[in-house]
Amino acid sequence: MMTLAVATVCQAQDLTLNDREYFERQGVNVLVFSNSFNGGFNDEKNSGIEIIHHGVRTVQGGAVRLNNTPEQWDLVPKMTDRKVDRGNGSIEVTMRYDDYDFDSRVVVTAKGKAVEIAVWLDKPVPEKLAGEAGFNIEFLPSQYWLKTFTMDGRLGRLPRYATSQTITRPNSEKPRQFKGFKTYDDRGTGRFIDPLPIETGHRLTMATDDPGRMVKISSDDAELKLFDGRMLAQNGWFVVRSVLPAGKTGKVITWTVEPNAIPGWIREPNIGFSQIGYTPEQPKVAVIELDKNDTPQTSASLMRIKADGTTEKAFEGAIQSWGPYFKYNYVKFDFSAVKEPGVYYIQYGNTKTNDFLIDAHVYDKITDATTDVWVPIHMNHMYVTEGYRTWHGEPFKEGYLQAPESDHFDLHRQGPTTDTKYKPLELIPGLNVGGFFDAGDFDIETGSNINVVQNFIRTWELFRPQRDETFVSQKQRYVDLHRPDGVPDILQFIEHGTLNLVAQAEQIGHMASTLSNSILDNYHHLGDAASITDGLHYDPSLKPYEVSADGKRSGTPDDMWAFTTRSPQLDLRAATMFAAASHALKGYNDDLAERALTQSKRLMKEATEIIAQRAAARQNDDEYAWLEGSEQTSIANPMQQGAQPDKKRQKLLERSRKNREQLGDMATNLMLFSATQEKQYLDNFAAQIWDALELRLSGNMQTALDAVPYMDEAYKQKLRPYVEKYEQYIKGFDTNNPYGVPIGLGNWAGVNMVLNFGITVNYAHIYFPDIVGKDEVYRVANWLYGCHPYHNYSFVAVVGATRPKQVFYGNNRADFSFIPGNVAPGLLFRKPDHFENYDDWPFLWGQNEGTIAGNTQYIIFGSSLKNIVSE
Ligand SMILES: [Ca+2]
Ligand SMILES: [Ca+2]
Ligand SMILES: [Ca+2]
Repeated sequence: MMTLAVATVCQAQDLTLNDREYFERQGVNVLVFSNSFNGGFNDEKNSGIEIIHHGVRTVQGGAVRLNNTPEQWDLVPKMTDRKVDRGNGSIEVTMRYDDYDFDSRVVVTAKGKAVEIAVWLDKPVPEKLAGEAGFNIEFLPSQYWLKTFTMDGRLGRLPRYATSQTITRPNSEKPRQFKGFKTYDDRGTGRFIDPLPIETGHRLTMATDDPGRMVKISSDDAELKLFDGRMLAQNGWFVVRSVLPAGKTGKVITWTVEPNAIPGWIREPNIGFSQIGYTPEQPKVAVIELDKNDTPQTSASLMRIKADGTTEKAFEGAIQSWGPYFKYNYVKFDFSAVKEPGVYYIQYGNTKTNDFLIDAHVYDKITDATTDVWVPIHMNHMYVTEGYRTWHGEPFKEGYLQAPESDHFDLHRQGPTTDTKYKPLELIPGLNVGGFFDAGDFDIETGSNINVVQNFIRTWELFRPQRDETFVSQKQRYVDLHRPDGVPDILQFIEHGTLNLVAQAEQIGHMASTLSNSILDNYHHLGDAASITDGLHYDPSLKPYEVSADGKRSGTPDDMWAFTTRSPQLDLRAATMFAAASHALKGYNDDLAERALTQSKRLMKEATEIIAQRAAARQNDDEYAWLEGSEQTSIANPMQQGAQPDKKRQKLLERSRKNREQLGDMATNLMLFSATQEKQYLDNFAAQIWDALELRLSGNMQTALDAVPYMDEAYKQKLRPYVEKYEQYIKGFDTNNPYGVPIGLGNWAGVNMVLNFGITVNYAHIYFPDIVGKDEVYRVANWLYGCHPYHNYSFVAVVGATRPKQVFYGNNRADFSFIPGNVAPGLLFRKPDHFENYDDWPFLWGQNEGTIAGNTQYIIFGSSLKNIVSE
């Protein structure tokens, strides 16, 4: 290791192409389409040519683009080829715009401390794109604003807020946007906004006043233009671009890009620890992330801040090596021996952490911000207020229209039939009640809302939290934070979620996939949810922006749509949730409990029949898996499931599918038993659970544990060996990565997977404490509250943390703020070896958004953890 490190330092003067296929010198990584534009949400600001500059990914988006400052739904190129030429030290990427039959190539070659970026065309730019297509590269505003730049020697300073100049141009000149959607409402002018450059020239230096961020760009053959992308969209970046010359082929543009490197730069150690602190008896291990050129210390200290303000050394311990994980090296510092309550910080070499507590009560308030603030703010169809502040008025008063056949910008589709009695664009009555905003957007994702209600119920059934800090009046459609009303808040949240979902089942006949925006230009809304639509029924006989004489209808097509293509899998999930909701609501809202039970039985029966009918063309069970964040997740499973011989496994698979078709989903059966006490449901569950555990132990353990309260001692005994295996699975993460939890590598960071893991570990400990020890329940807490890669801030805006994250992708993200109690997805993995969580730039949802399903998952995780700790 050491020899290797020294060798790297000596060669670090020039950029070279490394084994992981990017250009590297100490302090600078230049990635060329290690991450390509994937088209899922179009421009995710995560792709193309990227620069990781002294540890921070400050530049991305390097590619041929069709706009001065591309927005999220502007077209992105498809990478059709990528060639790495080690001999020449170059990477060549071919990209294509299908919409315009337009191909181009970009060749990036290391030239000393710089890279040359050349754009090649085999055919001239298509006529329609002449003057529009250009080579762009984008700079992260939060790392560049307030810094100085020069263009051909002229001085400037990059602005904190976007206030450059724009023009408008006819819509006919605007390159097509994603699937033909429009990000803007031109208010009937027929014109779109186009930003003008801040500066133009041939030699640009960004951040002349900051060696860590300085980048020089020069071009002899093309004019460089500097734009501010925030003029069109708050999540825009600073853009440097050169328009491709019309009518030319061959090498049409050449840039030289030189990111400055601070000589001998070594990244500051990232000391991961829990920002809310530790209880005296729990294990306490800091994970320290080190630059590969750093030499580990031999020991670290835990310092105590005494009541009189002076400090003393409480403990000194040896540093233990863990080893390399992706691009960094990891060591650990175990200070579990310290049990005296107090205020502490870690001293490792010259690095000192902020302080944290060791105290028996550190976990007492971990769910309060989420239940008291985040969740009620996300209650849809209500006016929500807190003290002097109104979070939002009552949204979507005009209700929801039947979606016509359509594609959608948020991953939904309405098929060729509506699967309902409604005609396209007809009002479906009664849907504007209850439900929770999905996330940083304002739609009702049915799958997520089902999870939400289930998470609340699970919390309620097991822990009965009586906390009452929220006033909820369904009659007044009014929510007031920090105003008790005599009803436990969790019951009111269960009721609020159930109200919308029951309305869907009753009005539509089955579950909608989503209740969402019909037009893109109100989907990216940032502001009061009540102002997304005009609250008036859309009337196509009126002109756009015109309001009827009675003031009830308008010609603005802003009404939300219900996407109603039937999914029996979703109906089954709803059936499970309705059964559980009916049980939880009995005695509080008997009428709603009854309605939920009716829908549960009906949906389970119908959906099971439909699934059997569709068996030939069986849909993938993972249809909604992306909501759980698991779809793109690839983790190395430490226990290699599915080790059975294929034949045995195949047989098990067939039997469990057949059972599921005949008996219905096992989790639904379990919930129906809990709601009705009818024994056949329990038998249906018992007939399926063991096969399920054989097939996928980690995925089905939670359901098996959920059944413990309803089953006898024999069930528990039979479950023991599976829990023992699960304990091995938990322990396997100690060698899988330095942090001991499942780490996701998808486009959506893995918090949902981590929370699922944490909840299952907690339940396994509750029912089988002799197998899964108490020490295991802190793994996920440590990760969430700061012991993770990149930085050590708490991913949860939680009460008690010294340093929670400061920005999240909430619906107030344009203010670089957060909503208390939010849980960030966490670390976004950028291929081939970079984990990232920006804390000065909220706009990348894959790392900073909080979802209603994830945050309620957090409530059940936190409630179970509190319960275990306080035993
Ligand atoms: Ca959504
Ligand atoms: Ca209440
Ligand atoms: Ca409307």
